Amino acid sequence: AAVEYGLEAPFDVEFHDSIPSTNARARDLAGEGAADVAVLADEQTGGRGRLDREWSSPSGGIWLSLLVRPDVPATHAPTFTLAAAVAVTRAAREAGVDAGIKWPNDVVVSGANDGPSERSSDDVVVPGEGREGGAVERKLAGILTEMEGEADRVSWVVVGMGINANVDPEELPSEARPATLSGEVGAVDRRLFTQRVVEEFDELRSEPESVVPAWREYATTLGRRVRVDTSAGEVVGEAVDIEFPGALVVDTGDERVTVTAGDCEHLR
Ligand code: BT5
Repeated sequence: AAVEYGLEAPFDVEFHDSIPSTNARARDLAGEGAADVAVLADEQTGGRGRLDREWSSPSGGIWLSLLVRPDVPATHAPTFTLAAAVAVTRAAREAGVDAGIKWPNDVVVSGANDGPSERSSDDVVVPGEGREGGAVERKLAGILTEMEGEADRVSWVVVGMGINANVDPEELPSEARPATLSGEVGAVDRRLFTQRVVEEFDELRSEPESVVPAWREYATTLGRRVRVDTSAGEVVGEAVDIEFPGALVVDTGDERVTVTAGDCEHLR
């Protein structure tokens, strides 16, 4: 079903019932010279994650791409991923979801998945731990930032956010351990939720120095033992900090390694 989006934000909104990918559409708009556009879809038929992975995007989600033209060098692009993660986390917390951020681009919910209706008072769930005792984090949202331009100044940045809002979990890949807003707290008003995300993002982009501290506040990765797959190999150790513009600092025991990109697994 189509939703009326009257976002009160400094973004023009383009809403699609169904589209291959809001990021692809935003890139096309960038090529046409547009700026400050929010592309939204109820459903994506070709949603993409990092490294060209598939992103399941059934009807009921918030599939959102923001096209911005910041005056920053290309190396600052990770900040936009962090800002989007903070914005989604804040909106989710306001909606009553215990959301946090797993480096670099996942908004996660801790604990086993009971769902709002199935939870009974007999169920004791230790935050951050599943019933088997291992760390359980379920993915509520993912972020894909793309850009083009010169190294010293980007031409545009597209920040794609895939938020499992009112989505049927059956339609999501179970091996990805997805979480949905509707499963956590019941169906949300997608227009209002999107409004909050865009407002928060807009504020953070005007205060880039506030992004890393905000990220640290919500991080589930810091203090954990992690394994990070990077293009230069695997790094295992304790995640001790995040540095501007978005790198993870891992203490391997021998040295501190600063990882700028990669896939991160929480070992405990
Ligand atoms: C991401 O990639 O997490 C970035 C996802 C960005 C999606 C948004 S939607 C709006 C915009 N338009 C697009 O086409 N993309 C953006 P990555 O970290 O590579 O994670 C991808 C992995 O997450 C997949 O390989 C699956 O295992 C898992 N996955 C796929 N769909 C999921 C979903 N809906 N919820 C949770 N996990 C999912």
